[in-house]
This record gives sequence, structure tokens and C-alpha cells, in this order.
Amino acid sequence: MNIQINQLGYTPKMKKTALLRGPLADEMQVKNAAGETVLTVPVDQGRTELWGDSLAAVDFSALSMEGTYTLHCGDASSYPFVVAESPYQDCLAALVDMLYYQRCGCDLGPETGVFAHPACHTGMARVYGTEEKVEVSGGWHDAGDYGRYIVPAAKTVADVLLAWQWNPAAFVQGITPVLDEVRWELEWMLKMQRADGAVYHKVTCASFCGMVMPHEETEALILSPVSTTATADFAAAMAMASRFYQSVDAAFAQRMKEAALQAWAFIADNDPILFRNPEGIRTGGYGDGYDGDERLWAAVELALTCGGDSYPKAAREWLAVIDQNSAPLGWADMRGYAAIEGMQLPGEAGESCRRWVRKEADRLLERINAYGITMTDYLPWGSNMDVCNHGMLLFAAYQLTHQETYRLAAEKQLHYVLGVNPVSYCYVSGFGSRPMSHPHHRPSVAQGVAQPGMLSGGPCSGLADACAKERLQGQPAGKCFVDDHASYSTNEICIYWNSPLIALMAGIMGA
Ligand code: 9MR
Ligand code: ZN
Repeated sequence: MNIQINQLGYTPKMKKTALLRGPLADEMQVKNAAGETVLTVPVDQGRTELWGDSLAAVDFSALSMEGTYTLHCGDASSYPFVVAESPYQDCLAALVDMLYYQRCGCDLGPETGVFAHPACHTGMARVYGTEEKVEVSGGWHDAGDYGRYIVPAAKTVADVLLAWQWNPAAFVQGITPVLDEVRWELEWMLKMQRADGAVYHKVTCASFCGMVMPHEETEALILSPVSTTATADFAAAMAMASRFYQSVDAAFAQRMKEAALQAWAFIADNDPILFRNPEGIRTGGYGDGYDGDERLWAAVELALTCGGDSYPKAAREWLAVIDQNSAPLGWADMRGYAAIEGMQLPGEAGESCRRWVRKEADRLLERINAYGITMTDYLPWGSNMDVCNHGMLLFAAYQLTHQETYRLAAEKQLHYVLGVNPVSYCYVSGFGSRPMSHPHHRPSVAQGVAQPGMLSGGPCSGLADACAKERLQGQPAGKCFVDDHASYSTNEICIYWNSPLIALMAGIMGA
């Protein structure tokens, strides 16, 4: 397609911009479902070159009547799209349901269609290097594999809770209410904590299994050693969640707060324990060379949850060191969570976090390219996560300042993942005119159909798998994507790629 639009559409009030490429006529027509032209807009002949495309942006915000439309310019046209009050509602519910589909240790029934399966990974897990067995069933499978890892779990939980905080009304119920779904993960995380407060980094088999359904992976489960990144992330996520569940189930909230304090006591007493796969374990590493940002995030959440003097002091000490830098939101760098959450802290700590969020958002604004995202030359593995993370930060800045520029930039991140990109995909399976359809995701491959509601990792300019190397040689960064399940570096799915999209979408739906 040579006219890119958000394939899920727009609300009547939203700014609407189509991205045109190739030879352009002087005008763009908006046609309704009956094929009648309802609006004609001039096309500015100025062009921007990006990723091998010569682009022109055309504003058709004057279209505000609800309906289904297509755009036309010379020979080029767009996929059909709607203008509607709630164009993202169903997609948001599906993105949350995806977490339910990823449940481990749970009988999935007919509500999941062909993805139904008996409870998986229910055996006891052995602590690496010992004969000790621990019961750690539950949680969500991380991604296209069936591992369960604490570090990305903490990011996922934080994103979904932020989404809920930003706009609870956005969540019409899908399979489960959103807070029940997050609790499924939190209950598993609690099982991953050792008696001394430390938290095991992950529970997986020794290696990734073949493309089979979850209950067919029956190799022994192994708990990998504890790390301070996992323990600090756990402390942060538990402290944060305990505030959200206070009014729902005070006893559960108290359990999480105590678990967070125990985890904090462990990291306070220990130097960094950084994770690397031990001998014989070949599943995802989520390795990270620095745990200061995880400690900072934990300090901020504990300050918010426990109040009093001691934790705010710890948070202030950390803030004094780190707030001069940028504030990314990832699985490896949690400074953005410290910054966004820390905006609620009293006094100078809160001030400094608010400055920090604005500074980060301004840094992102400066980098926005013609396709609307802030990464141009290099797109990392899971770049769609970064796009959504950036959207979240921009949205947080909008909430703080109510400046339109931030909201519009956040919307651009959403439009990009839903269709305004150089490969014309809606990167969410089951949605849009051209959905990503062949994810690197074991249940989808086993059943021969894509599970719905999953965000693809998206372009990875490093061409980090054989399929990508073979198919994408010489492609510009934004086009380094192949909708093939063999391409795990461009087309896997993850709980923590869905989660920032959940937050971004919910935020925008309420803005
Ligand atoms: O999301 C992770 C990405 O940032 C890394 O570059 C990549 C390679 O180490 O690993 C990704 O995480 C994978 C994890 O290790 C195992 N489950 C699937 C994850 C997504 O591909
Ligand atoms: Zn499982």
C-alpha cells in the first residue's frame, strides 16, 4: 500500500495524517463506503526521504464524521479504516486477553478456541545446582517460548497497572477482568521468592522446546539462580501492585508489601548479583550489567507505598545520582518507571522526577522521523516495544503538562504500530486489514493459525536470525521485518511487548 493509515482507524476528534509514498497527484480524496468523495485535500509536493521511501504527510483531520473510508491519490489508495468513537476498544481487550492465553499451569478452555490446552508446567522445579524442589506453577509464558522470567514479568505488571491507573474506563472486560489477570502473574512471582527475600531469576527447562503446545513441553523445570536485578524488580512491582490491590483485597496487598520489603532487605545487604545463564541453561538470559536502575525503581515504589522517612531518603539518594540521564522503559533499564512513578513523590524527589519525564519526552520529540517514531538508523530486537515505551513516556509528559505536542507524538507511536509503517502491517495479530499473521509463537505454529491480540517485535536491523539474514539483506532499518515464524528476531511476540501497547492505547483512549 502506498498510502499508510492507522488500520484500526481514528476517533472523530483525533488529528489524522496519512503518509503517502511514490509519485503524487496534487490532491488526495477521502471516499466513503459507497465510493463517494466526501473530502478533497491538497497534497504538498515537499518530500522527506526515509528508509528508501519518498514521503509526504497529508492532514485529513477535517474528516470527523463516523463511517468507513478509503484514501486515494492518483493510482495509490489506502486500506479501509473507520472513524468511530472507540476504534481501539476491541484491540485493547484482545491485548489483555493475550495475557490469559499465555497463562501457565492453567486449564485453558473453549474461551481460547484452538489454543485450549490442559494445565502445563505443573511439576515441581529444581533449584539449579541442588536437589531442592519448589512449587512455582502459574504466571504467564513470556513469549513464543514457555519460559517464565521475573525481569520481564515486572515490566509487564508495571505497564498494565499504569494503563489501569491512566484510564480504567478503557478496559471493557474480555476473558478476565484486568486486575484479576495481573494477579495471576503476581501470585506466581510471590512463589519465586526465597525465604531470605531474594528472587529466582527465572524458571524454564534447560533449553527451548520444539514448536509444540505448552502441555507438551515436559522436560524438567529448573529455577535459575537469584539475581539482584530480578529481586529489585520484584520489590518494585510488588510495592507498586500493593497500592493497586489495597481496595480490592487488603490481605493480598499486605502480602505483596511484606514481600517487597523482604526483597528490599536482601538487595540492601548485597552487592550486585548479575545474571548470566549458568552452565547447561540455554533459555532467555535477560542479562543486565547494571542493577542501579532496578534498585532505584524499587526505592521509589517503596517510598510511595510505605511513606515515612526511610524509603523516601533511599529514593532521594538514588535520584541524586541518576536523574541527569535519560529515562528509558525497558526490561533492562527501569529508570523510566522510577521517573514516571516518582512524579508522585513529595518534595524535591517528585520535582526532580517531573523534570526528568519532561526532559526525556523532549529528547524523544526531537528525534521523531517521517514515519513518526524516534529510531531511524538502528532498530533493536523488539523495536515495537521501544516504540510503545516511547509512546508511554510521551503520554506521561502529556498528563503532566497537558501540552498537545506530547499527546500528538504519543499518538504517532500508536499509528505506527497499527499501520503507518513502511511495510504496511498492523503489527497486532488478528487486527487491521493486513495483520501480522505468522508469529514466532509455539502455540500459533502448532495450531497453524495466529493467536489473536499479540504485538509483533517488529523490525530488527541487526538481522539476528537466519530467516532475517536470508530475506532482509540490504533492507533499510524500518523494513527489516518478515512475517514468518522462523524469524524470531523480527516476529516473536512477548507479554512485555503487549503491555506497553496496552498502556499507550488506554492512555490515548482517555486523552
Ligand atoms: O526481548 C529480548 C531482546 O531485547 C533481546 O535482544 C533478545 C536476545 O537476547 O532477547 C529477547 O528476549 C527473548 C527472551 O530471551 C526469551 N523469550 C523471548 C524473548 C523475545 O524474543
Ligand atoms: Zn506452562
